[in-house]
Amino acid sequence: MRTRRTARTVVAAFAAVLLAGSVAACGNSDTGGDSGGDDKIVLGFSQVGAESGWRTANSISIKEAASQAGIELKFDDAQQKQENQIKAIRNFIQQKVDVIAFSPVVESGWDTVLKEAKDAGIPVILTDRSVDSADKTLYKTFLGSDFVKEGRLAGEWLVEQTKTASGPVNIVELQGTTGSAPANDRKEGFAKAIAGNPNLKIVASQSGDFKRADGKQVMEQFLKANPDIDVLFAHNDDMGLGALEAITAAGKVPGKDITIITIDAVKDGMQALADGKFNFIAECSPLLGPQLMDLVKKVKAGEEVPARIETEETTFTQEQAKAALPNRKY
Ligand code: GYE
Repeated sequence: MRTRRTARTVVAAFAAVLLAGSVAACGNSDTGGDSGGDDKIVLGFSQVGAESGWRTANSISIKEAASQAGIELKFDDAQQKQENQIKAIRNFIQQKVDVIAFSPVVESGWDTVLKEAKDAGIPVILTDRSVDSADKTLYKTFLGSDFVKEGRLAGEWLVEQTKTASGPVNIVELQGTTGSAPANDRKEGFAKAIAGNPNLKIVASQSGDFKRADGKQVMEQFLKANPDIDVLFAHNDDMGLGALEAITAAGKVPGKDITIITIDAVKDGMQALADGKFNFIAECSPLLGPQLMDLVKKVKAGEEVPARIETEETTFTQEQAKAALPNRKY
């Protein structure tokens, strides 16, 4: 009896200490600080998913840059689902983070949740992909690539390569995630670039969701339905890499029988280009972390930031890939 009562007292005392601790922790997070009690900025970041090499490099860049900038990062992976991103953003609002940043999986359908963030007084930064909201006051800035330009550069290279072609050049296109800004814009840029040459024809175009496995599967269907494919334009390296397997399995030589153009220039893509399996890549840089953290600090401080910040990018031929590969970090 006596022993049990003593034990109960100890448990009660321990619980009281825990409670006091958690109240103190609550007080800290209410003021937006971390458990150390300083003024660390809290950033809620909703990532698209982990669908590609580009995305992996982008997530690493954001995590590293946040830790270097002394920013507390709440990172959420939405597994390529818009509903998960909306949920994550609502959680960030509830947690009263200082800034919300996200890479919208698709372009449409964000107005309601962005309005909720605005009403809560939490600034939002779009990174990598944009939204089609008419109300531009729903977010502070958009940091990322010009996807139309990437598609155009890919198309212009092909136009140049095929300018002496006497007959039709049959192109198949592997599109990115349906409804996403990079899929919409790269398709548009490429189509405009090749429009001037009537020999260049897109004979099939379908989504491979920016994923290797889907790229392979859709390419298999393309090859079955179209015996004379001359060119593959894939909206990212990963789908192109998946397609390589389908092309080889069909007894064709990638980079020779079928010219392959992709976008991103991640290490695996650059390796395929250097090996002669790809023919051209328009670069899309995933290293957005450091610039994003600068913007987070600025918007938290109430400073004005440009409405649009464009990533600097280049293009690669096979020779250029060979030269750049040893220093490619991702
Ligand atoms: O090109 C692709 C990724 O939004 C720019 O998303 C990004 C694209 C990138 O899955 O590989």
